[in-house]
Amino acid sequence: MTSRNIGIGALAGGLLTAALTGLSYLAYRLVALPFAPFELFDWMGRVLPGPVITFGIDRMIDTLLLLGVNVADTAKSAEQTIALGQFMVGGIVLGAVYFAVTSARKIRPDLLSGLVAGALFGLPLVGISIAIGPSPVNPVLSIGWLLLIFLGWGAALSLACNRLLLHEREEPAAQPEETLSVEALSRRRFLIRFGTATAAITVIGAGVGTVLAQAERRRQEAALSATEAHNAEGASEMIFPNANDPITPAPGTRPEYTPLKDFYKVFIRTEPTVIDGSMWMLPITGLVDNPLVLTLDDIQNNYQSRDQYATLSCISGRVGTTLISTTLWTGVSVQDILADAQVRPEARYLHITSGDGFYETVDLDLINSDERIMLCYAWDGNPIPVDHGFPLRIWIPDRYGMKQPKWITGIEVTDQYTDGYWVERSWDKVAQVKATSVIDTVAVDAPITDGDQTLIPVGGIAFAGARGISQVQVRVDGGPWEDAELRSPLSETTWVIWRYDWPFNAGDHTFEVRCAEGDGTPQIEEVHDAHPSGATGIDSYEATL
Ligand SMILES: Nc1nc2c(c(=O)[nH]1)N[C@H]1C(S)=C(S)[C@@H](COP(=O)(O)O)O[C@H]1N2
Ligand SMILES: [Mo]
Repeated sequence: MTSRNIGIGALAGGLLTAALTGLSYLAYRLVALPFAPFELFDWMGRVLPGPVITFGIDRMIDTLLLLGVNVADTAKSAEQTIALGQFMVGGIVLGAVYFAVTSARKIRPDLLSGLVAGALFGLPLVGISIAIGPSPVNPVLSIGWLLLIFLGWGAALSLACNRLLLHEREEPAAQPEETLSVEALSRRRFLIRFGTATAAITVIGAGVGTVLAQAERRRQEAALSATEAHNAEGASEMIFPNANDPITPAPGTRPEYTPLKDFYKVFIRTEPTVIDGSMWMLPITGLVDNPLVLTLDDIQNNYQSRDQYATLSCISGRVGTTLISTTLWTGVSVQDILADAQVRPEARYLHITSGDGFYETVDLDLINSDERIMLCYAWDGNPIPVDHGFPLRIWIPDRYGMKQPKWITGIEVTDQYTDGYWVERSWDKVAQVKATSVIDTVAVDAPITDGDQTLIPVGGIAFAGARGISQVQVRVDGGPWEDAELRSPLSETTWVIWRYDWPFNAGDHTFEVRCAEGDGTPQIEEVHDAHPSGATGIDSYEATL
């Protein structure tokens, strides 16, 4: 009896949690009320120990790679699926426990006990929502909404329990179909109505919410492609600095300048953080004689703007990762802004905080040594896209992305060092970019003839942060290393496109690539995982000709 009741409780809990999820998702998409499953997942990402998170992300990436999908594109959907899954499991377990306890007659399935169950489920999530904040919606409204839906969940659970719980005395074991008791019949009818109602709420909430989300995505993409079309119009005039380089990319090499919509995205929360640029202000406080509160206009108009082609990469990428992209960054030198704020002599660090709860510490010695370090408000000549940190992010040459906060909301000048978000989670303190080279293509379909010889273009990228690339070499089937040709890069802080025209030779072949930094330092060939300091090792590529 008890085990059947537990099963029915799990079913009721699952149906109700699905409906709650649908309803909550709809409110999230409509008016940006907090969406509990994502907030729970984001909060867990923040409080679980670094090694657990890194292990989890690694296994997720393994799975995505096994499925053969682009990790940069699918990682967020995978996270969202996990977030929904674990939330559902929570609701199913609570439903089962409620039915079990009721069945054992430890409590009565009345409204009060239902509300208690709802509070047990909802109160932790209210706490999490407050901890993870800030929500764009009034906090009282957000909390009220969460309480309402979770208490509603509990009330409905107690109602379902009242109607569905099996009791000892009406053991239906030997009852033939025709003589089903009136009670069993009404129970069955209730279950059908209950299932239909919860399914309808789930489907409508999830469906309308998804339509709204897609419309929002299309709006953002239209805005992006409008700016891209605008750029393309100007593109005949907007000539890249290396436009006349005779060394052209091998067919199939990734674009040298990443289309914005393809720029990789990494952020700690399930969804990007939306900041209202017209309300946004940047306080620069702490050890300064002239504290500042800057608007976006101030930053754009009161300081000398700078443009820099730069490649950004993520420390968690494996050799050959797609988590690396290049665009034109525009902003103002941090040196200029700090001069304005009049930093005191005892200051040592900047503590930068972000709208999504991210933070990082930047050494003032580093800033003073490199005027290129800038607070950026534009990418590709337009405001930085929401996903990439609108309205302001910092750029630090030669460092992985983890050291460079997006969605900046505050800068404090201090003499205290504190670990940044990912440093706290056991990633490298300095996070200097490791030299890496990648084969993008062995252009089997685009052979070229040179006299009586057929050559196959092989090509890709090499990147060593701000240290430049002096040499790229390719070898085939473990043969001798041959020099590739280097295209001059967009700037000294972008990747370098290389190509090697390989004398054709039928069969299965393994191509490998390695590079040397500007000063001749060879890339590290020893294989090492991304954690904690960035992946090393040689990229290889199999091709059949
Ligand atoms: N506020 C904030 N800034 C952040 C992050 C983040 O999660 N939140 N992620 C960092 C990491 S790990 C990387 S690799 C880059 C990614 O920038 P992108 O998404 O624009 O490619 O942003 C960095 N800055
Ligand atoms: Mo990253």
